[in-house]
Amino acid sequence: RLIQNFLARAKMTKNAAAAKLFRLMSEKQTTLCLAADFTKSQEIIDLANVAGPHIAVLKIHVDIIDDFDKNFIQQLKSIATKYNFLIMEDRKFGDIGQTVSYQYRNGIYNIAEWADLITVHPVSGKGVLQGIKQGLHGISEDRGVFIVAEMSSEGALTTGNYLTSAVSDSKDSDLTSGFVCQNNIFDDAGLIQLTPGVQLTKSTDNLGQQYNTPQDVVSKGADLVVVGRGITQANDKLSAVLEYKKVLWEAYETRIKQE
Ligand code: UP6
Repeated sequence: RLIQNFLARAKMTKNAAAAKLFRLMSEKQTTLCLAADFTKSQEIIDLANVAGPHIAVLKIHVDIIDDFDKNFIQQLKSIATKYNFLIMEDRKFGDIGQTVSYQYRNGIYNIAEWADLITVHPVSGKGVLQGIKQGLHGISEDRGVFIVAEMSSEGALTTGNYLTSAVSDSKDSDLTSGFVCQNNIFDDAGLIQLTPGVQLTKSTDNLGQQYNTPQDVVSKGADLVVVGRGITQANDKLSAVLEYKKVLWEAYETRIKQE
């Protein structure tokens, strides 16, 4: 998986959103998934306008936005179309299938209607993906799910059998775009490894987050790489975006050249 290029891998996936994402990364030469973790919608919109041409995915936590309304989603969608990136809602759904299906489709956010990609904890078993499927009833756009197999934070319980079963139980679903993980834990080249916990230097925050470098995570299999505060807290956000985009793409190119 590690040395095959994204265009080749686009043909190997069962999930249409993953195929789209592989092609988009290849075309835009970016593996950057920008975590726009702001609590004011305007800050997200402003960053999306600046970063849009240089990112593959804009990842949000819609439930941390103080002034959420439907207009925000419309604006974000139109920026995503203009600059050709996908929108991920990092909801980390983790309940039984029936509840997840409501959380995905209903409430004030109606996530199923606008998020190209979502994240899901496999903790409750296989029903969670069935719940997502149920929540998608009547929606025809391409949708993909990243299964949170292994977390970046210190002391995470996502180890051993949990990790192995997270992969084996979800890898064959046509909803699965890939896995959120820190290491190269699956072989299937049609699946995407999404790795968070990345900054230019190895470090930590004061709430358990652990950061590794772009080169490090790409060599361990990261295809799509989440950067949040490395960009959102930079004084010059555009140059931070460009810097991460460049070093990540170079690391990807180095990796696929290896025999
Ligand atoms: N995230 C992690 N670790 C995981 C899964 N998800 O950090 O194992 C998410 C966080 C945040 C982003 O919810 O949105 O990735 C990381 O942000 P940061 O770069 O600012 O730490």
